[in-house]
Amino acid sequence: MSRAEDESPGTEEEPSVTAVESVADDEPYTFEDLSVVMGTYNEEEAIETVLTDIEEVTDGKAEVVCVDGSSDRTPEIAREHGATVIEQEPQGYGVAVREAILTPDRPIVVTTDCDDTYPMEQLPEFLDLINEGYDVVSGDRLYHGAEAMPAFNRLGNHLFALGASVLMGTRVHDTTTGMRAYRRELVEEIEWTENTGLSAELLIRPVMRGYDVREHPINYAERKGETKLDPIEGGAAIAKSIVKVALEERFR
Ligand SMILES: Nc1nc2c(ncn2[C@@H]2O[C@H](COP(=O)(O)OP(=O)(O)OP(=O)(O)O)[C@@H](O)[C@H]2O)c(=O)[nH]1
Ligand SMILES: [Mg+2]
Repeated sequence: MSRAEDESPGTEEEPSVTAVESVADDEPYTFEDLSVVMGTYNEEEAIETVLTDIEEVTDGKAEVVCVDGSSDRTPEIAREHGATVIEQEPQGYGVAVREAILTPDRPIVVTTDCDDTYPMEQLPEFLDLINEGYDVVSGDRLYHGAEAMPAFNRLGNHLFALGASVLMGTRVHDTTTGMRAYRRELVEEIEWTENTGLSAELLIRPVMRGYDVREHPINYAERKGETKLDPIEGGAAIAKSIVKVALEERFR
């Protein structure tokens, strides 16, 4: 399902083009085709940096959508930076992020956390990989070691990835990352059911339905502000989601 399959033979009058440029009939996607979306819940310590980074890296061209449940200044700061803010009672990560990914009209949707852990400077790499034909590009935090991640979380994330790999029959390395790029059609085609486990679900269902999914190493920084996830309770919910979603997909 890569874009290369859409290619029609070029006409003879066309000047010679490089292999990359001839990948598809369509122009490659640019930052004007991209929405960066996130759940935001009392992230006033981090949001300014996150939104400034997105602005700088995309030259102000990417759209930003925040689904916000905050009681602090987070939504005001988001609006000051031109983001679309959707207000929602706080009901957990997945409820917010599902709303966030389903909001944009643009063809490419990138998720991030609003805690300054994810490298917005790598957005161009995500866009390039989508332009190469991938349907999902998933930021792999563990590839470079994720030293900034608490050790318990790091161990848990390795175990989630191992477990999901066994259940799917496909090796993946980071199932719970918050930074991914998706083609919007895929996001709209699949029905999403998980809350805390939504991040794992957003990887597992596309992999098991045969979409072109690619993991891409990313840097991971220490969190600004307080975590919204209890590691034990959240971890148990994620483990349950991984098993449930993988079994649902296997017997679909
Ligand atoms: N709107 C909304 N956003 C939420 C909710 N829960 C979490 N978020 C946001 O979702 C993102 C992920 O939450 P985090 O606290 O970073 O969870 P995490 O990445 O598993 O934990 P850390 O390792 O501490 O970063 C952050 O941007 C949160 O602000 C919620 O109930 N509502
Ligand atoms: Mg986070």
